[in-house]
Amino acid sequence: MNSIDLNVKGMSCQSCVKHVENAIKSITGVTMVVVDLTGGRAHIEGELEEDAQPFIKALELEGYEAFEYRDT
Ligand SMILES: [Cu+2]
Repeated sequence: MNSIDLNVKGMSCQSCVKHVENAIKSITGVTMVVVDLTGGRAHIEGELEEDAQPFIKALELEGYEAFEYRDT
């Protein structure tokens, strides 16, 4: 079990949140996703590859710019 945090740009309402959630859940291994609309963030948990690229690509297809956020 590991986690990935993303900054997601362009979310403006609950329907954006749903789009982002669904795009993230379409990736294999995801068990949980929490989207923070006001903070513009997505927290993802599951049996994930270390690579955030599949998530970034899936969100791009939905029209949201995303990049990995590291809380160090
Ligand atoms: Cu929206």
